[in-house]
Amino acid sequence: MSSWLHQTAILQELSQSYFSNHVDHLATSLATLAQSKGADSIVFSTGNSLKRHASDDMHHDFRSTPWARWLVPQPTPKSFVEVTADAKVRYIQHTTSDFWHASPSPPPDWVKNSIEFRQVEAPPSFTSSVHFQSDGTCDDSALTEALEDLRRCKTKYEVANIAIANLRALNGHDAVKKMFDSGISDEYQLYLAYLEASQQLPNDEPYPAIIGVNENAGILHYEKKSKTAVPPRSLLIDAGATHNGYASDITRTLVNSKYSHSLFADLLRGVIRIQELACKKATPGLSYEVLHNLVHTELAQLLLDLSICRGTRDELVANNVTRSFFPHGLGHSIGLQVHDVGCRRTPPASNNQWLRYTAELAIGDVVTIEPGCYFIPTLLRDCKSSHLNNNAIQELLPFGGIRIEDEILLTAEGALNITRTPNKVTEYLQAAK
Ligand SMILES: [Mn+2]
Repeated sequence: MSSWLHQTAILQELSQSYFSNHVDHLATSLATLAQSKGADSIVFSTGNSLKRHASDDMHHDFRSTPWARWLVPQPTPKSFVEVTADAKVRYIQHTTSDFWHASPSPPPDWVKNSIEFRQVEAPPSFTSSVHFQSDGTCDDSALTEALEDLRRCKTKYEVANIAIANLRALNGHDAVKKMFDSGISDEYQLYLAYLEASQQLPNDEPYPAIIGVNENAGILHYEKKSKTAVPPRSLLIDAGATHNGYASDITRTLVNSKYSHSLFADLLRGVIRIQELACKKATPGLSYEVLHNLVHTELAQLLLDLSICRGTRDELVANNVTRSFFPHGLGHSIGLQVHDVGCRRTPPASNNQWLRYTAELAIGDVVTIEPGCYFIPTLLRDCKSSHLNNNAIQELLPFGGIRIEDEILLTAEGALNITRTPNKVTEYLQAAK
C-alpha cells in the first residue's frame, strides 16, 4: 500500500470516529443559539441545483450549502438539516419517485449513528424556526456571525477531513510533476492526469484547477487548459480536492530542468524560503495582516538580492513595488468553503485590498499561506521604472510567475503544516483522542 493510501486510511478512520463529538459540539452550541432567539430550532436548507443556461434545461452539478454539510457529510438537494433547541440533529432528506434521475442515497451508518435521519416526499413544515435558505443566507446577521465564528474553529473531525483532501490533492500534484518533468507541457493532458490521480471529476474539485505553463503561470486565475504542447519552461499548478465537503487548496511551481540554473530558479528557491518562513511565523495571536506585510518586506529583499529591483527594501515596500509582483493576499481561511468565513470582519489597509483574512490567527484556524511573485505586464507598467531592472524582468516574463501554497492548522503549540506533514496531523489527532 502506498504511504499516501495508508495515511488516508488512518485519517478516514479518525474522521469517522470523531464525527459524533463534532455533531455533539455543534448541536450543543446551536441549541443555545436557538434558545437565545426563542426558536424551536435552526433549519439549514441543503440547497437546490442551479440552472446552467437560460436556453437549455441542463443543471449545474449540485453543491450543497456549507451549513448543511457542516452537519451531514454529503447532503442531497431540496433537503433540510434541523438542530433543535434540545440539541437534536435531524437530517430530513427529500426523495421522489423520479424515473429520470437516481434516487438520493441515505447517509452511511457512521453518520446515521449520530443523527436522526428520515426521508420525505413532501417538503416538511417547521414551526418557529430560524431558517438558512437554499442560497445559504439567513436574515439574522448576528446569528450568522455567531455561526461563522463556530465554523472558524475547526473540530478534530474537520481537521481530519481537510488533511484527507490535502492527501488526495497531493497525489494529483505528484502525478503532474512527473509528467511535466518528463517533458509534457500540454495543460489539458496535465489536468487529466491531475483528476485521475486525485480521484476526481471536474465537479468534485473545490475550484477549477489552475494549470499554467510558461507565461500562463502569471495569470492569477487561469482556468483555460490549452491542448497545445509548447517548449516547457515553468508550470504553476493550483489545485485542490474535497473530502466530506471539506476543501484543500495547494499550489506548486515547477521549473524545467533545463532552467535549473536560471534567475527564475533562484527566485523560485527564494519564494519557497519566504513561504516556509511565513508558515513558521504563523502563531496564535499574530495578526494575519502583519504576516502578510512581513512577506512583502522579505520579497523586497529577495528582489534586491537577485538584482530584479533597485533601491532599498523600505522603498520597494513603500512605493508598492512588491505589490506589483505579489498583488494578492497571503492567504485565506479554508474549510467547508475554499475561502472560508469569519476571518475578514474588518477591512484590510487600502494597499492590501485583496487580503481575505484580517483577523488575528487563533487556535483551531486552518489557513493557507501562499506568497507569490509574478511578471504581469499590466502591473509592471504601473510600477516606478527606476526600481525595475528591465533586463531581469525581460528574462523572467516567459516564466509567468511563482506561487507556493500550503495549509496550516493553528494549535496551542504553534502551526502544523497539513500539506507538508500529514503524518504530524495524524499524530496530533491521535494524541488528542
Ligand atoms: Mn488559496
